[in-house]
Amino acid sequence: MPDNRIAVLVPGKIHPRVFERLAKQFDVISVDRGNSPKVDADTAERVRGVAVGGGFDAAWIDSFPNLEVIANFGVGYDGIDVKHAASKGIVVTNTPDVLNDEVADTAIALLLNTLRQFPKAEDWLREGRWAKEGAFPLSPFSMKGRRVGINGLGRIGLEIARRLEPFKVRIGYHTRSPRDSLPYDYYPTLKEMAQSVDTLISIVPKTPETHKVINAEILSALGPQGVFINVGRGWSVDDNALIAALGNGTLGAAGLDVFYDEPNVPAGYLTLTNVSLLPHVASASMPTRNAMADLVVDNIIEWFAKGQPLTPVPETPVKPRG
Ligand code: A2R
Repeated sequence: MPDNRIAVLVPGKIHPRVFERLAKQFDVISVDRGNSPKVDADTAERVRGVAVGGGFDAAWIDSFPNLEVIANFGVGYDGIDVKHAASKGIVVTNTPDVLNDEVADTAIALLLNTLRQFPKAEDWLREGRWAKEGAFPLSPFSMKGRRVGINGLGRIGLEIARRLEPFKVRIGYHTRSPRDSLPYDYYPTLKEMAQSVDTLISIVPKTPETHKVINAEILSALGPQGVFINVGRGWSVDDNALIAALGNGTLGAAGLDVFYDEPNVPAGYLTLTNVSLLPHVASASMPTRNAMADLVVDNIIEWFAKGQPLTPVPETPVKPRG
C-alpha cells in the first residue's frame, strides 16, 4: 500500500530517536550520504522535510522540488546552505539552548584537564607508574588567578562565563556587539583580548568572518603561560600556527574538542604533550543528545502542524505555510 504520509528524508546517520519519533507520523526515507541523493524522481517529489546531522548543500536542496523544512541536528548549521534554502523559501531549524549546559560543562572540564593534566595523571595511575615511580609530576598550570577571555558570548559562551564565576577568575569576552548588562570586561577586538588575558576559550560559529581567527598573532599574545580552549569550531583555528606555538613554547597549553576537518586530527597534535584532545564530545551525553533529537523532530512536527517551527535559524525567517 502506498504511504500517503508526508515524506521526510534522512541522509546518512542520525540519532536513532529521530528515526523512531519521525516514523510514528511520517514516511521516513533514509538515503546514503554521497555526492547526490540516490532517490527516484517520484520519491524526490514527495519529500517535504529533511532531518539531517551533517551537511545539506545547494545540490541536495535542489534535488527535492517540494522541500519545505530542513531540521538540523546541532546548534551549528554551517553544513547547510541556508542562503540557498532562504532563496527558495525553505525553512532551516537548529537545536539551540538544549545543549548549552552540556557544552559549557565540557568547556570547564577541558580547561581543567588542560591546566591540571588529569587525563595524563589517570594514565600514570593505570600504567602502574604511581607505585613504581612515585607521585605524578606537578602540573605546570593552575586555574588560580587566571584571566579568561571568551571568544563569543552567545547562548553557550554565557553559560561558560557563569560557570567560571565561582573559580574567582577575571572574565572578559569578545563579540561584535557588547552585552552591556553583563559584568564582564568587553574587548572590541580579539587581539586586544588576547593581549589582556592568559586563557582564551573559543565558542563562535563557523562563518566567513571566524575563519582561522585564532592565528599566530593571537597565540603569541596569549604567551607562554597562555592556554587556548576550543569548543566552537575547528574552522576558527590556524592549526599550523597552534601546533608550532605549542611545540616551541610560545603558548603554554591547549584543549581542543573540535577540529578543522573532523574526524581527521592533524598528526602534529598527537605528539605534543601540552594539548588535551577530545573527539567532539561537548554535547555528547545521552540526555542532551535525546533533547537535541526531540527538538529536531518537534521542529518538523510543528512546521507541518502549524506552519511555525520551534527554532528556525535567523537567516530563514518563517513565512506561514501556504
Ligand atoms: O558577534 P555577536 O555580537 O553576534 O556575538 C556572537 C559571537 N560571534 C562573533 N564574535 C566575534 N566575531 C565574530 N565574527 C562573531 N560571529 C559571532 O558568537 C555570539 O556571542 C556568539 C554566538 O552565539 P550564539 O549564536 O548564541 O551561538 P551558540 O548557541 O552559543 O553556539 C555557538 C557555536 C555554534 O554555532 C556551533 O558552531 C558551536 O558553538 O557548537
